[in-house]
Amino acid sequence: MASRPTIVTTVPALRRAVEPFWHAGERLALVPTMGALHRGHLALVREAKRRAKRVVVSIFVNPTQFAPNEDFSSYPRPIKNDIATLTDAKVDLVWAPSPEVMYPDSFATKIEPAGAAKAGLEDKFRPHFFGGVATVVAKLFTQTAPDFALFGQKDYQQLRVVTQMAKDLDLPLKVIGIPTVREKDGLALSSRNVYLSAAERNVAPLLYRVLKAAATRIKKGDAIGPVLDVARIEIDLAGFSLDYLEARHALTLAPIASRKDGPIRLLVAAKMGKTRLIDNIGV
Ligand code: PAJ
Repeated sequence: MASRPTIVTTVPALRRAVEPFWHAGERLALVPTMGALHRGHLALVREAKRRAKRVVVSIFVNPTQFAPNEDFSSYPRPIKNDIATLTDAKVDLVWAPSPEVMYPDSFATKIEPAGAAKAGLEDKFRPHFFGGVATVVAKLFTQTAPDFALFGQKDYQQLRVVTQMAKDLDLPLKVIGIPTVREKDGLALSSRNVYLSAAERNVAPLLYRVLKAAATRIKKGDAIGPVLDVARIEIDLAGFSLDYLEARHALTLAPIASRKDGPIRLLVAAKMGKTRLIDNIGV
């Protein structure tokens, strides 16, 4: 049986745990998560282990990236299962601070992302989100001082915003994006999929099927606008309430009107009942 990773819950304990890695010159990779771990998170851990001798996984359901009406209090927190999963995955360290450790009463500083990567898409529907994510991720980066930090392409805009932040702040680490892990029927794995009823779960894979079909048509030369119009109707008819379906430049996330303007990423967010799903695909 693999031995349990060291679990630390305070900043000084985290320092004591990572300092030997730094001093030994061992590469360290960080996988930030909010727990409720699934195969998507584990793909990040696997790549982290491939790149670095030491791996730290953070588990922190970050209150500042949830709006008051969102699912912060009901977000799944199966900590025992998560520790067992990370034991099997042979990670070195689990960083699991409480909200009070991360945000003591005196806490007053915030990172405010801006620019094309942050504009629109998720930011239009969750305006608090990227400020919360950037601030907590910046803290996780300085707390653990990793050589690599791994993020999923599942949250594509988050990956681009964090990459931009690391560049802008000259943070001495490499942000790496990992392809989305999916169920057999195409649904992107997400900790929030547990909210779907059986009937909703049956319909949910349509989102990725529509994305794939749209990407194929754009690749073949069809105009982006009409392709996305048809896709939006298909998503509506399936019973989703669509927040957005857009084509963006795959790296800058600037709006894009034609294939010749650069590599394209299609990004979608839609609600199925009370569950909000997001997904994306490269063209
Ligand atoms: P969480 O939703 O737990 O996701 C943690 C990481 O796992 C993110 O980088 C996310 O993109 C990645 N991930 C989730 N589902 C995936 C899938 N199906 N395939 C591949 N990767 C997947 O994203 C967050 O937490 C938070 O915003 C966080 C970055 C931890 C900051 O609080």
